[in-house]
Amino acid sequence: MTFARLTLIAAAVATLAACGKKEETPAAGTAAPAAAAAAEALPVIKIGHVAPLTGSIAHLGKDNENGARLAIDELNEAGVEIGGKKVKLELVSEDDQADAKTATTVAQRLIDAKVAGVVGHLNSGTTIPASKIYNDAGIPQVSPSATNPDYTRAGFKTAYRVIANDVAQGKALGGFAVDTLKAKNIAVIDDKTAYGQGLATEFENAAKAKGATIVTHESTQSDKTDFKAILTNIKAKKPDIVFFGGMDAQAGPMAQQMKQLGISARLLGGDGFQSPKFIELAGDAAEGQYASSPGMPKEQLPGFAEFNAAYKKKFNSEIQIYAPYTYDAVKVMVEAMKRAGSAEPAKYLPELAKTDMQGKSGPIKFDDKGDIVGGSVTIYQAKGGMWEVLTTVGGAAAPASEAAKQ
Ligand code: ABU
Repeated sequence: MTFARLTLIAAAVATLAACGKKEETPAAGTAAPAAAAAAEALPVIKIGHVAPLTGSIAHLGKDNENGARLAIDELNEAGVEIGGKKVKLELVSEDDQADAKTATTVAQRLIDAKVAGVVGHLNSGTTIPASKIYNDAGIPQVSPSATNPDYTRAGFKTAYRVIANDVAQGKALGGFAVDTLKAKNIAVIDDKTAYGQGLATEFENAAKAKGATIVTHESTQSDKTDFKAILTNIKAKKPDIVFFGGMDAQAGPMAQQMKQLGISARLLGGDGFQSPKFIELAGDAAEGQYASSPGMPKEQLPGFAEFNAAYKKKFNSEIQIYAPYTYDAVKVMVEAMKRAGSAEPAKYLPELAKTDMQGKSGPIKFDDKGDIVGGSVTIYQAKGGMWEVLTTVGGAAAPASEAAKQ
């Protein structure tokens, strides 16, 4: 994209009835500092962000948005040059309410708002339907958190993710349950979402391949918080482990109700509940439960402590799960624009594919399907109100996708 075109887009964008949240501008009549005024005059590159900002996992959506905002603010403060010209990045954040239909509506809204790329969505069940819309419009999409393998199996050349998928995660969790926890009889629950159902299936296949018996597979819905009927049935089957494919807003009450019903089996699950929020919601019942998170232990990665401190200072809150991944997704996108010398999607998309950088969430390199190369998974246990690292398994690229990018 030429500088002239960027300027034209910036002017056009200023006249659009913008959808999504816009960054604050000084009130009329107040004197803007000279630096801010200069920044205002720069051509604007819009980066879309989508996550559920309302509903039961709004805390995770806000965490994602915070990670993206931290990256955008840091980049703007340092100064961004694309194609030899200074630009200003603007985050345009949308709420998809973790709902597939809303996700496609906001995806189109972002395209109409002329975003150069999209970081999101958070959920697999929203990321997958939105990915077709972005692909049809040629808009690069980097999901920080959608782990269902189908996202990249569609073969869309615009679809990337900076997190290992559930082929890797299900395999790691299945191996951990059988080899480390010595579970023979396992109960499985899923939340009927693309993520929860997909991960539960991958886990079940991996555990069965290692000789475990699935004593029951129950399903709930992602808006439910009363699991007593399901858990009463599970208690009668005397499982060694209860696996849950779902998010922290449900896993917390589930752990509590397991304790109330006297189920001594541990709860095990994926990244969807490896959060401080799970520990808060589960209370005493969090103790001893297990959950995984894709990648190496973040606490041990170079630059993570610095990121953590910057996040706490800016937002006065703890990282939930995916903020480092959204931060990295923005950086991956902007670095590709810089290398391409253009924020035009068709021009920087080939550079996105060539990404090779150390992020706050770990090393980032994509395979030819848009999945992250690596696929290691870390398993944590809740102890004394904190998640403690137990073990990291895997590390080879997960065979996530069957179809090559078109
Ligand atoms: N990766 C778990 C949460 C997001 C999702 O894949 O639905």
